[in-house]
Amino acid sequence: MHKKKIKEIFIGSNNKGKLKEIADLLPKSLKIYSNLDYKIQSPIETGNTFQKNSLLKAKYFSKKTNKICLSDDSGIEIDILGKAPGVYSADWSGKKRNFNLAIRKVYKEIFKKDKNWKKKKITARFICVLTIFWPNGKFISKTGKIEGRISKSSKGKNGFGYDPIFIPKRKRLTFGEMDPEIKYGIDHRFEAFKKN
Ligand code: ITT
Repeated sequence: MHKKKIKEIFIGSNNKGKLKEIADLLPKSLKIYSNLDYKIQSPIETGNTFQKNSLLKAKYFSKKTNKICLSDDSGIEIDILGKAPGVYSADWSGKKRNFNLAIRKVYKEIFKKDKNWKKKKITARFICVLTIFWPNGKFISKTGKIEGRISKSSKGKNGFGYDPIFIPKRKRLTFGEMDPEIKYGIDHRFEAFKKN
């Protein structure tokens, strides 16, 4: 991650789960700034792709702080739902960002598509686009993905968002049940991070 050239970075996110994970990925020598100190409101995410929203956020936070900014746009795609909620993953949790609500909605929508869904493999993936934006206008965006399936019920208290219902390929536990350090080493965010 351009480790040598970047000495300090602003993580442009108001999602505490993401912040924790991104801060953990970054080299310890890097001075990290975030909205925990700055309290900058998030921009409205007008894009219809992860790429557009990731760039929009990184650019916005860089303009506000005049620092090199790292932003993450991510979400879960569920194949039986035509890849929903996708870029609207945060929206499904409502204004108060209640992920019990979002998870209930996922199960309700899957049930509407197929009443026997619990007997089947409901394939899904997490996607993440990380963008680094420099105050001079230069930017780099990279995408990471992790394939998996939706669990038959919500399990585990670790992580955030949709973690309790996502089981990565070749694993048996949901991200919510896994040790966070294991999740951080295999997920969509790590895949995008490795490419940056
Ligand atoms: P910022 O824009 O401030 O970063 P946000 O929560 O609005 O925060 P997004 O628009 O990228 O972020 O929404 C992505 C949603 O997808 C997020 O709210 C999570 O619930 C979910 N998500 C993304 N990565 C996840 C992960 O690793 N585990 C669980 N859920 C995840």
